[in-house]
Amino acid sequence: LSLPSSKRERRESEKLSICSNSRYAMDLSTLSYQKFVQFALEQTKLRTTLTPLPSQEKFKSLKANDNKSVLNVVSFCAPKIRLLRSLTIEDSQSMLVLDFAAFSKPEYDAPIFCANAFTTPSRSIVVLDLNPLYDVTIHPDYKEKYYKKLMPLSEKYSELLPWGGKLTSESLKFFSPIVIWTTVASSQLVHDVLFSAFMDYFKAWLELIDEATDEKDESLVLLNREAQHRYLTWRAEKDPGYSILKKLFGETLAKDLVRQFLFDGVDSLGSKTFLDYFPEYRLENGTVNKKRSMVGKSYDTRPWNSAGEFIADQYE
Ligand code: BLA
Repeated sequence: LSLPSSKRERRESEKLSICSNSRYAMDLSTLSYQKFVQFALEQTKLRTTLTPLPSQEKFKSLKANDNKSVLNVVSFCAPKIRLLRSLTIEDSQSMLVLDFAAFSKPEYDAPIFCANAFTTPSRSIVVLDLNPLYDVTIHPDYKEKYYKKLMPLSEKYSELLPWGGKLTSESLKFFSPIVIWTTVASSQLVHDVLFSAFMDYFKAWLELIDEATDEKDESLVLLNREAQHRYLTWRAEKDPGYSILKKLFGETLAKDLVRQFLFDGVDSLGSKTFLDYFPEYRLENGTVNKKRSMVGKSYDTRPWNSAGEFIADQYE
């Protein structure tokens, strides 16, 4: 109650737009994430040869329990790409979901392309990033190598896709200084801007992959593989979309979708467990704490400046 009035007002307006207040709701039937996926596949095919993966066949006829959400899945590999996969869920009455990611083979230390969007008639929650394989706050060389020249990208979208406010603190280690993290009122404009950002970020990722040369030092390949495995392990356990997948497909199929499709590699790229990587989540009985965050939410504002320097305290 002692919040400064600007903060209090923002909180109130956030509550308004999160509730399905019809004054703020838009008709989702004019929006789709299919064109995002089409664009990415076309652009990739201009540069390399995509080969369909078995996981695409396995999940393509999966149907949602509600008989109205339409699911689309594709997954491919390519000479430098271990996994490029996309899942969309569309129900124009209630939500549109995009979960698109692409991972290089472990011979390359290239970032992971990550585009996640959850759109309801009132609000869109978005993460768009080239997720770093190595935490950029402790690996300045990695930051220099991949993000220095991409910093103008985050400036370009910072006004129309502003920082989305506090988030799971642990997630930030998987984000880069160019991350677009936003929660905004849904609109055609936001959707169009997001498409533009998606195109820019995906083309930047393809460029990095094109330029990447394969690592010959087997010990470094091993490190890349483990970094990817750690990322997959984090997301397979803590992804915020899981509860929706569980509602739509039931627990068993949702788990299969997460481990064998979305984060394929979690059971094959390494043998460490979630608790090996993130021991702070261990409960006394040895199981994984279901909480998403042990630290809590932080980072009210963008923690990087336009030069990509980390400007927040480790946990605000
Ligand atoms: C919310 N999704 C969020 C949030 C983040 C992300 C940061 C805010 C809540 C939080 O801080 O945890 C996304 N988090 C990510 C991503 C990474 C990460 C991409 O650590 C990568 C490292 N979102 C989806 C999909 C669905 C979805 C596929 O990507 C649904 C099927 C839903 N995301 C979703 C919902 C919320 C959310 C419903 C709000 C509810 C909540 O916070 O739990």
